[in-house]
Amino acid sequence: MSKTIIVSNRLPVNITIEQDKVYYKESIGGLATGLKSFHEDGNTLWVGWDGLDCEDVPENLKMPIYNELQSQYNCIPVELSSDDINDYYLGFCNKTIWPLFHYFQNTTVFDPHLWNAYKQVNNKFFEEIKKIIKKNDTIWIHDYQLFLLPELLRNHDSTLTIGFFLHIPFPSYELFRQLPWREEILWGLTGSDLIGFHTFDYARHFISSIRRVLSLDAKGQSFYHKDRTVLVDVFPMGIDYKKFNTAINEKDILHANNEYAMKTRGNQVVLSVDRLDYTKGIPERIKAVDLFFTENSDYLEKVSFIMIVAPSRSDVDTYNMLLKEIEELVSHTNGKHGTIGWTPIMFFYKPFPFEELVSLYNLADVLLVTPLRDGMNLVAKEYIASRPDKLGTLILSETAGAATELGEALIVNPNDLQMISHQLKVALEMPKREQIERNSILHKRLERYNIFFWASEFMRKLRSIHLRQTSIKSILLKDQEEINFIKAYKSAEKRLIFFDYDGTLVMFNNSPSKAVPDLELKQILTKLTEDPKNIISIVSGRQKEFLEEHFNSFNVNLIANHGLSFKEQNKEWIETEIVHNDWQKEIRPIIQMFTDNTPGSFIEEKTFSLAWHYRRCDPDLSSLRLNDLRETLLDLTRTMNLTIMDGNKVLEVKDSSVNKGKGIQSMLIHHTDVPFVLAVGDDHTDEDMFHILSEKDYSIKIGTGKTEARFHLPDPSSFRALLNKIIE
Ligand code: GDG
Repeated sequence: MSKTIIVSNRLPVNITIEQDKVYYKESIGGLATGLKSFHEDGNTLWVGWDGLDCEDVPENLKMPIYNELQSQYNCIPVELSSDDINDYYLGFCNKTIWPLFHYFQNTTVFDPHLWNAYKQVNNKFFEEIKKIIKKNDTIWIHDYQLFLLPELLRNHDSTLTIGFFLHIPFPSYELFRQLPWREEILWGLTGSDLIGFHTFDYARHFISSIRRVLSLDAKGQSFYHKDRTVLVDVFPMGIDYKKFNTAINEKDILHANNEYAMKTRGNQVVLSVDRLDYTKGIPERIKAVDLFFTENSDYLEKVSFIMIVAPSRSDVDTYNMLLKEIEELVSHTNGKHGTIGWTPIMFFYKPFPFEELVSLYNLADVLLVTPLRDGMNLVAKEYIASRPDKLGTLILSETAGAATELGEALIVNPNDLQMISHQLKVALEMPKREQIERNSILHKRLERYNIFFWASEFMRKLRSIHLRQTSIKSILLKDQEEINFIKAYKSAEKRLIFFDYDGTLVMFNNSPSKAVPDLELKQILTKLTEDPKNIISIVSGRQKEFLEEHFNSFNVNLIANHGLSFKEQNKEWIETEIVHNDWQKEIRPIIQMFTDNTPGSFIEEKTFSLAWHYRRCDPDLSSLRLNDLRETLLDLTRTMNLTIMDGNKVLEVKDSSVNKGKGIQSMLIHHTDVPFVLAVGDDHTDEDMFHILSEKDYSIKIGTGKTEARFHLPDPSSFRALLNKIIE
């Protein structure tokens, strides 16, 4: 039976060893808290680092720790050495990716040594997983520490179902392009079947980088790579709503509130809870609180601000500097506004047990969440969920992923201290009825889109995309398939062969007129056409003149204009259909308008079609325009006998009665006795050829994507390699 494996940098259990005694403690942090509920609920294995420096673990403890983790927690540890921890975790992960992906480019470190460590540790994870995976297993990889793992696993076993979820923002292309290793990182991710993000913006940024950095043709929310569709989608992570919502009963609330209320002198309470991190906007928040008390002296001694900061990454210098800055700001604010009996900010630098955290959520009149950037921010969701009374006001930063979902909160710009100070006042004065009104909507969403729903939605999508991959019938023409193909070719007495040109025999060129046959292709064609057993036709969307100019010297038939024009060697061109092109007068100005608005695009005019080429355009702009143009044309041509076709970076409007299938039909009818028939092509227009071939005939699609072809090959150069083998 196939199994599901979660992989993340850290396991949900943290281990410490003191005097040969091992302590197991639940990890804190968004990913761990969120997924733990899913892990405990299902039959999953979890692979990750246990937080120990393996060089410090006494040999006699290694096995017992491994066994305990496996049997009690369903966890498999990956061992990291102190070098790994320094260079990979504290280094590349926390000094390069974390700051850059949170838009802190000035503090981002670009160091090849750290990058090498990152690669090595991704390999370590791969080696560990390799020991436990079997064919058809499902792997769900989490977060930025493991960008390279999907491709490593995919290359190892193509039957795996691989999902990847990023918990932090994916930055805009302008930021991402600064990474010297941007290509490797994106290639690493392309091994996945499904890549998930918290928000649509992150997904959009990712797709933009896929287009610009890898030049892959991403359409909408997916792209093709090495025979597979990679789907990109949005899954805003939820929380274990029930756990938070039922954590405290009314008696407990009363008790906790009374206890805390005594300590906060019955004041209104503003709370904030974060891991120590410069992305969380903690110094800015303290300055905003300072401003609030300066601007609203009537609130002095009436509001207590409880600030919980859970220690995190204390081995990274910037985090220690941040802690110092926070302590200084707190003491400055308290010194400035405090009185003998009242401390404006009660600052705690330690983790709180779950029960106390929930009690504090229930005590707080306001939760102040103001990260400068945050992938999602679960604390905001936990606060709302923890309040069965539906009271409390959430102030939430617009740059937290959660803001896209929690629109009923008071949304603020985390850099606008004036705005935060103002909204604090609004929140403290918000009538209970309004609080309940706003929070009731949020409760509904959080209850429904909870952590289990989130995980099952991801899994459902992952399975369906994997099913779609496996249902693609076309087979990669390699190994035994290639041997059989060559055998069939060699043993045939006569062969009828149809080659598409662009994208099949030659690579695409930014300018179609420059994609001319090179020496290697000429040599291949010479050899193929010298063999009297071969009847070869070049079937192209190109004009007659182009084919004639480049192929007249070869013993080949030419089929131009997508099958409309036919020419046997040394004979005249004949038209296979009578077509009218009056429609072009109507359609051309529309396409022209899009061409004017899309720098780099141009129109190609043919007898029976108009093609809009966008290969040289900005990929994001052309993708936007393409959708608009397609919609406009579909609308306009509804009652006309026209077909709108997506080609390789080209959108073509053509007379429906013309297609490559019809173009090769007469050849097929005249040669029914030929035992070996082959058609090769790369785009939608070639599907018409594949469609009319019989089951025993050979058809090869060059490139990826849906096809009716029996076989496929990745690109023109692999097809040339095959041709070189058959003419040997
Ligand atoms: C990353 C992304 C994304 C905190 N202090 C205490 C404590 N916590 C728990 C909270 C919450 C979690 O830690 C923090 O989660 P966040 O989502 O706020 O932030 P990150 O740790 O940065 O998580 C983030 C998340 O991944 C999930 O995808 O939302 O954007 O940066 O669950 O409750 N828990 C306890 N005591 C504490 O003192 N018990």
